[in-house]
Order: sequence, then C-alpha cells, then structure tokens
Amino acid sequence: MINKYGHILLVVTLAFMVACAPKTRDDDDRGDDDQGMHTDAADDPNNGFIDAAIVIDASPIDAGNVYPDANHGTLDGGCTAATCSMPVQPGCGATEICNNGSDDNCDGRVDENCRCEAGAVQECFANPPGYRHKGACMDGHQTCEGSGEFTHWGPCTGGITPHPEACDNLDNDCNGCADDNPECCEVNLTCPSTMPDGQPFQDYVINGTNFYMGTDVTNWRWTVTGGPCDQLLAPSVSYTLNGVATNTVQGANTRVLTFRPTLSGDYTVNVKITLTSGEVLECTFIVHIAGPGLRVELCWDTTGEDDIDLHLHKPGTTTPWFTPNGTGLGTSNNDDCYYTNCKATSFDPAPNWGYANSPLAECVGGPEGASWQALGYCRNPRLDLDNIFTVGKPENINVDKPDNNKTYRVAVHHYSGSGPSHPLVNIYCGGHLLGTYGRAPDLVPGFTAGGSRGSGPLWRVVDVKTFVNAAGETTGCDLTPLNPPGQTSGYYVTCGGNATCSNNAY
Ligand SMILES: [Ca+2]
Ligand SMILES: [Ca+2]
Ligand SMILES: [Ca+2]
Ligand SMILES: [Ca+2]
Repeated sequence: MINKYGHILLVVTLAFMVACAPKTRDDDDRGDDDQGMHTDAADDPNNGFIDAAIVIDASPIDAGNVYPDANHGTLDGGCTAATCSMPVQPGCGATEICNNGSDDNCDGRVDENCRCEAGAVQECFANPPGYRHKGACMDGHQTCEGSGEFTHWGPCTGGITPHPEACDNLDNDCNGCADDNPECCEVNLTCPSTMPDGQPFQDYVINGTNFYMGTDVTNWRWTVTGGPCDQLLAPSVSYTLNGVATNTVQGANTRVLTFRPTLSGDYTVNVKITLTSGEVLECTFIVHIAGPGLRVELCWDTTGEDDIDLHLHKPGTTTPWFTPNGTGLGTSNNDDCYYTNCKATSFDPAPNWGYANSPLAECVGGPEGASWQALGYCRNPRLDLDNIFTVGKPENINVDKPDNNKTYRVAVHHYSGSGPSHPLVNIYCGGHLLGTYGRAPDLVPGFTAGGSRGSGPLWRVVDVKTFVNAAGETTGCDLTPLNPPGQTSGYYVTCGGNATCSNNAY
C-alpha cells in the first residue's frame, strides 16, 4: 500500500447559541377542574380571567368545548388548548403531478411514475400535500434512481412528517394550529420550528435549556442524523452521539449539545428529555448546514482500506486528468484540482483559476485548518483533505464563489486498494444537496484495483453548471450526469478493475 503523505487536524471552536423565549405557563390552572355546575366567573378565583367561551357549564363537558374539564379544556389565560377552528385540509387530488415533490394523490408515494434525471435530488413530502410546509412539517429528500430512460424517484426520506399533537409549542400535526390538544393547557416544552443555519467544520451548539427550563431532568439524549455520506459512513462519522462521545462531539448526554458537521445539507436533531417523574419529553428539528458556493463531496464504503481521490476540472478546459502523461510529481495539471495541488499542504503549486481567496473562517475549522491558518486565507478551489487510510472521513472540494453559467466536471479516481469500493459523490450548490451519484441501489462498478497516480479506474461523474447572482451567491446548479461515450445510461468509468490501464481523457 502506498501512503501518499500525512495530514494535520486542528480543532477550533466557533459556537453560536439559539435564543428562545421561555414558555408562559398557566400556573394558576390548578383548581380549574370545573365539574360542571359553576359559572366561569367563579371558576378560577385566582387567575383573574373569565372564560368567555364557556358561559355556564351545564354538563360535565363544557358546551362549545369538546374536551372534558378533567383535561383542562378551558381557555384560561396562558392556556392555548382548543380545537383548531380552521384546520388545514389534506388537499388530496385525483392525479399525481410530476416532479413537484408532493404526493398529490395521497397514495403515500411522491412523484411516482415520473421520469427524472439519474442522480438528481429533490425536496419531497410523502404526506397529504395540504400539510406540506405547514407547522413543524419539513421536507425530506428523494433521489432519482435508475439510469438513462429507466429512471424513477426513490423513497422520500428525512424531513419531519405530521405527528400526533404534542405539547411543545409546535404544530406537530401540521393542521395550522399549535398545541391543539386538550393535554396542552400546561406546556413547559418549547421545541424550535426553525434553527439558524450552520457551517461545515464549525461547532453547532444547542442549549436544551431553551427547550425545557425545568431542573427535574435526569437525562438528555441527543441524536443527529445527517445526509448521504453521513449515513454511508455511520457509525464512524465524527458526530455520532447516543452517549458515545467522539473527538468532535461534546455534550451528548448533557443539557448543551455540541456537534461539528463535516458536510453540508440537512441534519435531523432529536433530543429526548427524561424527567424525574419518568416522563419523557421530546423535540425533533432540522439544522441546515449551508456551505457556500459549490461543494463537491466524496465518500466511499471502504475508507481505511482503499485510497480514493476526488478531482474537479476547471471550466472551459478539457485537458487530461492528472498530467498530460499521467505520471510524475511536480507536473500537476492545474486544470485539475486534486491532492497534489489543491490542499493547503500540497507539494505542487496551487491551481489559479482566477478566484479570490476566501476569509480564513471558511476553512480554518476543517481538517487542514492549521495549514490554512498559516497561509492566512482559504484558497479557491481547495481540497479540504486527502483521505488515504482514515476510516469514515469524506473529501470535499470547495469553490466558494464559482463562475456564473460555467461548467465544472467532477471525477473520482481509485489510487490504491482492491476494494471492492463504492464511491458516492454529492453535489451541493448554495448549501443545498442537488445531486447524489453512486448511492445504493445504483452503485458504481469497477473500483476493485487501485492504479496509483495516473492509472487505474477513473469515474467521470457529472458536469455541474453553476448559477451565481450579482452578489456572488450561488443560487443553483444544472447537473448533467455523465454516461460512457455514445451511451445514454451507465456510469462513465474507464480502466475499471485494471490497475495498470491508463485512460485519463477528460
Ligand atoms: Ca403520489
Ligand atoms: Ca407530485
Ligand atoms: Ca396542530
Ligand atoms: Ca404541539
């Protein structure tokens, strides 16, 4: 096995906090258990509120209030429990509308029987469309599976679906009303519906006190679920929690959670708060990690065994990958951003594609943060890490401010090891996952014989055309997955399974 070189890891803490107002409690709701024979004016002698909605309780169940009094179904000050006066309608239709991410016909499948572009990722909601983007409901993602003409949308996973209404200050069933549940007259849990965006390689800190202020807690249990590479690399990915702290996770069983995402995309966070009474309170929400510009991410299922490398080609050029002859150090092709020239510590000169450097904050938290700190800036393009034999680490190439309307080509090379390996590439534009290539069930073939520098399997993945506004912000991308020449389906891999073969054509 050939180890190309070592690398340096620096951990820097950049924390930010989440502010939430404490929940108002209906503390004087005690004694409000009107048993049916009292006027409301006398009902709550201590709270100074008159239950205008309930004039006289003529029966054990309040007129105009479907909930029995034993469940505190009144409208005292601070109590929000009630029916939802104008609940959102499910909005189910007769036919499915293609490629809108909604389950228009409410058959539990999103955009079924619709053609799509292989590897494309879209936001989706596999519940009645009327509840989409309402209350606590959040979209998940689905990937276009198959190849060529035979494509279909895979399952819609992630996001937050409608749940039974819990007393947490959120509209969990997404019917337009928060806490419309008679149990919710005393709400002391405040779950967040939105969270501030985070950045890759920067600590994200969540203070559970913002959700539950009580001191009667025996345990905080946090779990975080990430995107395609996180799921492929689990359980070795760095933020894995469930009480097992790793070198980049603090507070897995404490009130304050700190996690450090290595990737862009949506992270689903769940916290279970166990009280001394045995009751378990729970919040689930999504933290969006939004790396700027174009981010290309590579992971593979045999990290620690195989050395696989990510390459990005300069727009408007079609020179061969590596070097014209595919060999030799000190002769990198600077149209190709890869491990010999694009890291902070690369031994060849950095490619100059005409981009300004980025502030140090964009990369100082990454694997080679110390080296970027020594330089004083973050280069564009840049490779954050060349993972050779480390288990569970992805590689990223970033262009923080790419060109508008220009096309970047992505490639993956098998350097060493015999696999069989299954590389997975994700494309993020402006912080949003727009494409994923090589994910099951559409695995990439041929990564069974690494070929060292300039030979062996080479997969040309996708052409990415970036769209950038006048402020330099990436607003989107067009993705064109690459097929073998003359074909309309299949992955474009040359020298598959052959370590001595060389084909480094663009
Ligand atoms: Ca459907
Ligand atoms: Ca649809
Ligand atoms: Ca509701
Ligand atoms: Ca709720």
